[in-house]
Amino acid sequence: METDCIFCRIVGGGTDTEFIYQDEEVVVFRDIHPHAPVHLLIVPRRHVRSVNDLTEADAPLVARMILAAREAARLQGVDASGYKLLFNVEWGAGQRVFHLHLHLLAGKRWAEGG
Ligand code: DGP
Repeated sequence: METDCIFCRIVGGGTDTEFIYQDEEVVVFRDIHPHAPVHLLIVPRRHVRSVNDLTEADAPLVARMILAAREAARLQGVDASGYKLLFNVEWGAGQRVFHLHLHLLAGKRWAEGG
């Protein structure tokens, strides 16, 4: 746990953030600045700074994040209609919270390939 990390605070229950889904390794909650009608964040309980800091040993954690995203999509009723999964990696790609997270976006129509 990093004391100055907002996602560590959320994971630790230090805020009133509602968890859409949670298990031993990850929590899922709504993005505070949604870019789509459904915009969720899949966040590991353990603090990892970014995709660039993952190691080979973290492969099961990444798989767990994707499976948690799929389950959250099902719970939100957007699994069949479709959803995007996105990692912003480092500042230049738009990462602003340096605690690993996977965005799930759904509920709107995107242009082909968009
Ligand atoms: P990124 O730009 O990839 O680092 O995405 C970080 C996202 O986290 C951004 O879309 C807004 C969201 N966010 C930041 N602070 C909070 C918070 O305190 N609560 C929630 N629910 N989301 C937050």
